[in-house]
Amino acid sequence: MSPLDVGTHEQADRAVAELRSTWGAEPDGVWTAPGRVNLIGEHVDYNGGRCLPMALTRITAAAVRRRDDDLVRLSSTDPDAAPFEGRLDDLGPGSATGWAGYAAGTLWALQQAGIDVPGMDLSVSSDVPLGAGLSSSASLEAAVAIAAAELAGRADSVELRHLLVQAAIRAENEVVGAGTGGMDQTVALLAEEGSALLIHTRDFRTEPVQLGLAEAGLELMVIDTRVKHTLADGQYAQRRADCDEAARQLGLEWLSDATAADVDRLTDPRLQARARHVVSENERVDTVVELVRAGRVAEIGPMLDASHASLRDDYEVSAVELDVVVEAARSAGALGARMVGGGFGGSAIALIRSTGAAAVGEAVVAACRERGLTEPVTLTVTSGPSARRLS
Ligand code: GAF
Repeated sequence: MSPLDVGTHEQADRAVAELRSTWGAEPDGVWTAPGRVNLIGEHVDYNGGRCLPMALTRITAAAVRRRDDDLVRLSSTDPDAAPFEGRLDDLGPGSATGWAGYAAGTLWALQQAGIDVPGMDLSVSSDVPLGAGLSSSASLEAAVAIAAAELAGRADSVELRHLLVQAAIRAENEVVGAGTGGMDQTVALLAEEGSALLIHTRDFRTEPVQLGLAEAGLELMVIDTRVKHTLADGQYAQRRADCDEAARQLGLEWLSDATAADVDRLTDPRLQARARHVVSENERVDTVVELVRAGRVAEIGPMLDASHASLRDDYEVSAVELDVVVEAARSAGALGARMVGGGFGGSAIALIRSTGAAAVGEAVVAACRERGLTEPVTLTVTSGPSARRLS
């Protein structure tokens, strides 16, 4: 059994035990979906840009039993997540709150998309850290979506997965109330193991990009600052509104279509800075993809560094903890480092030599300790599979 399977099966077993103890049900099946880390292309997915995330081997498992009536009962092994019960017709905006909003909201959005979702008992267990910028929410949505689609008799296909992506985005936007883009749901449902996924967020076209990290003697380290962030708060929505306004002033549908000259034409310094981030970040994604495809993954470090500076200075979504760990990782030999995800806490990544993990791990902990900040947790990550039926 691979290390991936150990964690995955542990979560699956926990979800099944939860289904038995809370709902007294035996599962018809167990489905899983991964968290993600984004290599590069941050805050561009709602601007029609390009991003390059990869699925993690950290997953959410959903154990599900189909019901003969229209009841939906949801529970989680997370002690802070209260069970939810509702009728199929009553899962839309305003029904479930908290964690259940992601799951019930996905079932609602699937019904809206014409999928004949049955009543069900569903229990989840996850080892994707919550609020760490590793997309625990999209992994929950994707696990629920793939399970419900199969229970509804839909055959798996790329087309079906694209439909599930859109449903999960709708759940998050309309039921949870977080106006996020679609990067996280797309990678959770369409990633390929061993590769990162280039996502063209304008039409959600995807292309796997093999990173070849191990062959280059490299590893990707995730540094979880353990400073929680929440996407439903005002900051994310404000950034999105800034981008919409910048695009409007430039007469563009997508801010990602702006040129450097367009950016210069913006008179409001804040909107100009937001646009400069979006335009430069898309260029960095293209450079990284070119380097990786040319077998030069060891050279992408400066792009990660520049992405961090842009997110910190122009997009203003970093946090002191993120800046400290990024700087410490670089000083300890990382080839590049940057914050990932929505920001304001959560995680950073560092591209490191395989032999350097201990030094970088120690350096980021020491740097935070010296400044009296919460000590981060590090893990090296590999690219896992997308949502799937486990048993
Ligand atoms: C969060 C959102 F959910 C994504 O859609 C994306 O915007 C990301 O922040 C920033 O790149 O993960």
